[in-house]
Amino acid sequence: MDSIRNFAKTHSKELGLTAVVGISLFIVIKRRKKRAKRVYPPNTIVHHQIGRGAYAPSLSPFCLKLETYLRMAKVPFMNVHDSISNRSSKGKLTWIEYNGEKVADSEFCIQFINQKINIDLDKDFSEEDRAAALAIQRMVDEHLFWTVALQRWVYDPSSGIDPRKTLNFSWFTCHMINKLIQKQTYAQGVGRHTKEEVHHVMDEDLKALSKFLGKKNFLLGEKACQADSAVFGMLAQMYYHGFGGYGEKAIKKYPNLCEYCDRMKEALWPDWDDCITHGWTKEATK
Ligand SMILES: N[C@@H](CCC(=O)N[C@@H](CS)C(=O)NCC(=O)O)C(=O)O
Repeated sequence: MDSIRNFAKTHSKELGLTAVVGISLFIVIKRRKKRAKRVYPPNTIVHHQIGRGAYAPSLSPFCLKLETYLRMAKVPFMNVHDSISNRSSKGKLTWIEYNGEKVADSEFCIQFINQKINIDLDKDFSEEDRAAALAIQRMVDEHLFWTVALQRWVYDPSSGIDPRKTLNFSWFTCHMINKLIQKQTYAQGVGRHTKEEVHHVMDEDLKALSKFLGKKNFLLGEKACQADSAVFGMLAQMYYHGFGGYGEKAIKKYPNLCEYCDRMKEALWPDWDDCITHGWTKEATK
């Protein structure tokens, strides 16, 4: 008995650590098992995304893009707001499952749904228009996004816009995301530019979008196309979630882009007010 007591005394730190690791592992495994047990309705797209946003239905352009597309495609879907902890197989935030099949990345999700449910939002457009729309979607998702991310997480905090208040995240979370975005944008390349250069290329993308849209209602004309979901998902972050920072000022230089955001919102999000937290003053009811 004494030898057990002595052992516990001399190895108290190691025993404590083992207990903490053991309990944590137990909780993680239990949560995973619980998650794995969730059964979703058949033939329904289950959209795993983050919780609702303050003034737009998501703070993530890709979650907003995918839900907008789901609405455009008029397919049966449900949202599960769990993707902060339940990430896609690629480690990112928005993903779907359908009859047990899991798909990561908003663009691959759209392609999967198009193929499985036989959807083609672009069937009435020419090959040339479809090619132009794809180029625009890539510019928005793979370039404009990084300038928006830098503005929101790196420059806004330094210009006095406090993401803790505007986005309702803790100091620690904001700090971690700030570091992550600096690392990711450096690897991608945009983060190697000066702040002024980042603003310059952001402006160029917005100007190109504005010129391309011109007087049309949607990217390719009177009817919204698939790529409108990506453009709206991103521009909505600047227009509704810009909080007076550079991103909001940049988009407001282009009235046709602002009107476009309002038009997409009106056409596809009649329940917008139920899907936002009104600056964290209310729970979103949808
Ligand atoms: N190409 C991806 C991009 C998704 C993406 O970058 N999502 C961001 C949030 S807006 C994310 O998951 N960031 C977390 C991380 O990179 O760890 C898609 O289209 O779904």
